[in-house]
Amino acid sequence: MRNASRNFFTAGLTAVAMSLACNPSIAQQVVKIGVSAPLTGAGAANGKDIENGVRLAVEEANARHPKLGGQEVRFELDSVDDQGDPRIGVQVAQKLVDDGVVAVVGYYNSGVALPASPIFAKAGIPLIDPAATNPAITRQGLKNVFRIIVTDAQNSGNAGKYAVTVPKAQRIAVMDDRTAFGQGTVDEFKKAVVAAGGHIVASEYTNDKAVEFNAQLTNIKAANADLLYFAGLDNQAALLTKRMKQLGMRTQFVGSGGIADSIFISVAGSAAEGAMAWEYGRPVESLPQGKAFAAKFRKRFGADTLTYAPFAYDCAWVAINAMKQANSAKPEVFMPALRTTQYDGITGKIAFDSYGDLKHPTSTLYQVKGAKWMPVTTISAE
Ligand code: ABU
Repeated sequence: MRNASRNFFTAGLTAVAMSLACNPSIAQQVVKIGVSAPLTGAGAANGKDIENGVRLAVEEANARHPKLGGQEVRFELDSVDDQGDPRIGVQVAQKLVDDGVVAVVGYYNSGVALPASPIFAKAGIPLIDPAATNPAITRQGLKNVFRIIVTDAQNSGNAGKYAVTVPKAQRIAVMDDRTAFGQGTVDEFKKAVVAAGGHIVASEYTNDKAVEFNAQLTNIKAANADLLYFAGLDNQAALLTKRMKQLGMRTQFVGSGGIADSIFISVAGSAAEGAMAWEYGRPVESLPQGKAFAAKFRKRFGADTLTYAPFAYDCAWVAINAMKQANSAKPEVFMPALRTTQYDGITGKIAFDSYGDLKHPTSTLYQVKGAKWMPVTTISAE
């Protein structure tokens, strides 16, 4: 906490000095909001989506000429590229602390969030997670970690129960990418399948760089699986679906979160048709502010969001609102307001439980119909 105060104070002085240099008539304090996401490498498109979600929120907040403690402030995005790599993630987390950020929006990869989050805890800086879904991220006993997206336990718990009870899949196969996300997700899915009285007939795995899946798919085909639950990321899920089609498999593909996006559709091509995925929250366009958000995102960045920009946008607003409520940009002052957040975001109602996870986690099942992801059903713990 001492470090955090010092960093904030130092950054504040630097920022005020810089603002005065640009416009001596206004002593405007810069308040830095950090973002950590992969901006290069395989996860770059999703990382950029997260960064742009925060950027949009920061720009909107600044357009309102915010004041904290009676002084005009300007929010500034401080974005780092964690490359989806735990080692780099830890290094750039320390850079954000040294830069004097007062809150951080991150991560895309659970495997990066897990080792990096204690760095912000030590510095007393809140971390608000828009995308990384491994349940352990909020179960480390850290008081600074918040997440506004349903966890793998919740999402894949819903997926497992649904597979057994609704389409009544009899022979279920699983496959994961052995990341902190993939492996944990499949474990949660299997628990839910077994609890619902279902049967796992094949458990396969790959790695997150693989582009070839013949051995695993041969085993799944031999097991005569009627449903395959895959926990990995969008591009790899699309390659897997393509290969399933080439092998003439009739097994229903069901992905875990982060797959129902335009990357999957464009990479899988015609093999995408009929694929399913369990995703995070409600369909954004069905929510009151969803259509307006999609339009302003498109106008600002010239592209549609993939999956995470709405969550990242909400993360940034949750942090900014906590500062407004506490009338301070000091993390130790606004953290209690963050903890008691009650916010109607783009992604739905945001309030945190004692772990910092959503009080009302929601999942939606989608299916590709006519080359578009269409919602099938939504499950919410209201
Ligand atoms: N939740 C999907 C993004 C991947 C991860 O959590 O590692």
